Amino acid sequence: MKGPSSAGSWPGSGHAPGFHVPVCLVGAMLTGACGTGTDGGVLQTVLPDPALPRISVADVSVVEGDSGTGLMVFGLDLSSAVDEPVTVSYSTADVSASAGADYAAVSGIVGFAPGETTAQITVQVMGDTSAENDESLRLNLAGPQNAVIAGAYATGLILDDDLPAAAVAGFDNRP
Ligand SMILES: [Ca+2]
Ligand SMILES: [Ca+2]
Repeated sequence: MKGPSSAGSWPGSGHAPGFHVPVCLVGAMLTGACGTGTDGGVLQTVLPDPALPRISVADVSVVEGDSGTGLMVFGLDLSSAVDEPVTVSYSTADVSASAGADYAAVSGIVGFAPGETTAQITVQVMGDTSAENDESLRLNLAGPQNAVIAGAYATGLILDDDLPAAAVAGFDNRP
């Protein structure tokens, strides 16, 4: 069976069986619109509303410190202010940092008050004097209300500030 080279070139009347649905999917993804017909109507309902504001969160880095806890503050931005309250769920996840040892895990729901376009999520970072690599965690976003998520996560980097013992010894032994 010879396949059509485009949606409009199928020689018969109407669409080839099984052909118009993929075209509709691709078209919907690229343009936000979909062809007429039952399939198109169903597919359109799962697309994000382009009128909704977008939530974005930026990567952040903090110096670890040697004792107590420091604060890693993630800044969230809403692309435009809206009249409805906007909320989004968040949770931290280990990458190379370990919850409980390097930072305190957090999860919950953060809100933008009507008219506001910024919000913050704070993670406590635990200081130590161990020489180690920089370590990172993720802040994941999910389940937005009255908005869509522009980026599903941000990376938080904990910058180690402890000299390895070998480096100190090496310094002393230099000619
Ligand atoms: Ca330290
Ligand atoms: Ca350290």
